[in-house]
Amino acid sequence: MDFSFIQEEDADAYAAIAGEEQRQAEGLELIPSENYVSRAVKEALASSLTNKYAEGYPGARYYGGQEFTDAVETLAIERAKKLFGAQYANVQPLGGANANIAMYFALLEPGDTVLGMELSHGGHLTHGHPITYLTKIFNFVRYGMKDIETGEIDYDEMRRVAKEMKPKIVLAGFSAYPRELDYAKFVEIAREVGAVAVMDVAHIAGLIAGGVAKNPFDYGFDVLTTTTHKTLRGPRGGMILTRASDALAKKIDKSVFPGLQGGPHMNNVAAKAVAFGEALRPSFKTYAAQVVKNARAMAEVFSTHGARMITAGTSNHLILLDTETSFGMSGGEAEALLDRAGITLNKNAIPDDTRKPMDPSGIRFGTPALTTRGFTEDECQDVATRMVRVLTKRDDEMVVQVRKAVHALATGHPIPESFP
Ligand code: DSN
Repeated sequence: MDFSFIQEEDADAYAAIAGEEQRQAEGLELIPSENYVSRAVKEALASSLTNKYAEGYPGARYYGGQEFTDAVETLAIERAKKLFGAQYANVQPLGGANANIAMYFALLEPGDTVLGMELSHGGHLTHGHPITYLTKIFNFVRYGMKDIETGEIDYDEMRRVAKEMKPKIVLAGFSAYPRELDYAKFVEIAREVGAVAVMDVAHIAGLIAGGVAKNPFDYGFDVLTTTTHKTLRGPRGGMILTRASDALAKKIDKSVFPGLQGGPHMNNVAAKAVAFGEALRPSFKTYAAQVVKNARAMAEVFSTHGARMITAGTSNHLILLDTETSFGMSGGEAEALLDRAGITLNKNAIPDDTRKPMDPSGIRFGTPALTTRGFTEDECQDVATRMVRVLTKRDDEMVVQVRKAVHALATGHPIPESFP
């Protein structure tokens, strides 16, 4: 991108932007919820649509001058529906948390119960962590894994809790779980207690759209919430989709606007339309398949070195590694050490973690961004091997050595501006 105007007009802001551009270009991004968008997506974000107020929805807005906002939002909606086999899509949520909050307010009354995944077993803050304000309004109860080594969810316990607590929503989805869920079981339990089956697919939206992960709609899920910037490789934002119901869709529309949000960020909606268009191309299927192959290849390396991965590996794009058991260091120490070597990932709680969230016992990393840069299995294994070296040796000499190799790998795989 050309930043010459910012450079000329605001040296301080430019310094931060240029620094981040360089950091991304010269380092390796392994945070599994991050990715690189195309230049076309960036151009949409930088467009004049950012100047426009467009409260409401296509054809029914509260301000004039909506010819082009209507066109671009309709494009985003239709493409989103096609990608996920949905009958309805709301593309206005500003992020994944906003999408989940709007979904709760559409489907629940204050005091109603939601059955969601325990945070330390892979769930998400917005799935009912006590630290969120959501828990002041709704009642959240949890399920978790029965077996941390296989990742199997305790479906019997889940059914028992559902029957006892009568949730209005049975919520699937995760931000740190490396396996596929048994969607049919979720839907079965939801139907048994008269709940709506919702899945937060934020992490795996791109894998679903790319056909390498199962689509929860095919198993009877009613609603999907998601972000658009992770494996789906779009701009930062959120979205809500429904499989069928018109009534449900109307409630969700009302909940997003005017219930929760004000004017949609139309530059962002346009960028979503562009990204969804990219994800509809056949090459996105190849990308999604490679993301999964690359993650498996990395897991093989850690397995060979006897490291403890939660669920003993991965079936999707991410790996959750117990650094305490594997390398005798906290997740925070591992994150900092690898950061110095030019490898960015995040410290993360492991199931039933006894350490504090700011310095938990594990790290979480994945392959969406590396795969966008064209990394294949061999290169991902090379990265994993270097990670093991840094975490094992943990000295300055090794950090410097790996940093050099990382720089060469990164500059040898420039961040692409477009996708085939
Ligand atoms: N912050 C996101 C992630 O990294 O998974 C989830 O909200």
